[in-house]
Amino acid sequence: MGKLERLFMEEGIDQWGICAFADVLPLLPVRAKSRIPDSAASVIVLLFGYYVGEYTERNISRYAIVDDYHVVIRNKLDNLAEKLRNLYKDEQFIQFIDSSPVAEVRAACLAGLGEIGMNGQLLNPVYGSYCFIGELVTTLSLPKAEKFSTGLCTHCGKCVAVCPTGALRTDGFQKELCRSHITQKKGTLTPWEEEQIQKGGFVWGCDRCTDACPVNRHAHRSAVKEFYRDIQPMVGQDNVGKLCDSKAYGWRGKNVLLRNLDIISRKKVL
Ligand code: B12
Repeated sequence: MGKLERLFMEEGIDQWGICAFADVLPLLPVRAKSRIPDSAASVIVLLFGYYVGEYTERNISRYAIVDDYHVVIRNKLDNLAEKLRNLYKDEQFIQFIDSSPVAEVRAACLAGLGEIGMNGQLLNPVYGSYCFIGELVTTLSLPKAEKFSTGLCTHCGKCVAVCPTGALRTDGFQKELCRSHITQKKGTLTPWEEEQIQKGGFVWGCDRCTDACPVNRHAHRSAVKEFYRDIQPMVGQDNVGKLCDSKAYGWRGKNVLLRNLDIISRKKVL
């Protein structure tokens, strides 16, 4: 067993793969781009399942009912990067998750971890698309994936059919129409956008195109134990402030969630 395999196994990570750094170019124009080492050679991509079971009373997207993955997974990646630096003393390992210059869905596909489903998300044989993607960009030159999974997405079109706004279409994706995106927008929304939040009933995110995917019916539960310690499927005026300290929507600030709660409650009064 290789050094990497042993290390990831010890950390309970079973879905990981490698792609060439050159293949993930161009990078996304984000601030974190400056952290990429000049001689980056490979990208180690790792998946972290987030499916923690069914919660019928839920006004928050699945990925955000658990503790903030930016914190939980970043801690894991920090720890892994440290161990890797000890194993390969002359090499650099730079960790990223989400606010990353790497287009993560594409990188995960190139690393052999699955394929891009029609819903635009990575579809992995173990976690379906209920998984976060993180990566370590390294100067170490590693053999890139040679096997790519295909056939997981059957192009059944259920995700496209269920998308209530037409954001997801067979010929692409329009971010401005995506309900997940709308719940994150700051300031005053247009009447149409408000209507989308009312109809969706979600204070944060949207799971429609993910939940509609038949592959996700067989998704394994998350192996990340930290995701089970404080599952909060319902957010209200009373707990939103406190939850903003520990959940993935916290970065957007309490006011956006309070605005969404207000929009949803106006519907109930009517
Ligand atoms: C900006 C962003 C968003 C925006 C815009 C998303 C978009 N699709 O453009 C908004 C806020 C809408 C969003 C929503 C969600 N997001 Co988001 N998002 C990102 C972020 C930060 C950057 C994505 C980006 O701009 N990439 C740039 C483009 C060029 O790369 P790409 O996304 O790989 O694009 C490829 C696809 O478009 C693909 N493609 C090819 N053919 C087709 C056909 C169709 C129909 C589609 C849709 C795509 C597609 O080719 C492109 C090039 O390779 C990434 C993190 C990251 N650094 O990558 C997370 C990320 C993609 N998001 C994630 C998640 C979980 C979500 C949500 C499920 C959250 C939710 N439940 O509300 C939804 C899903 C909405 C959807 N169907 O895409 C995860 C996806 C995990 C996975 N298993 O795939 C990521 C990777 C974060 C993470 N670290 O885990 N997101």
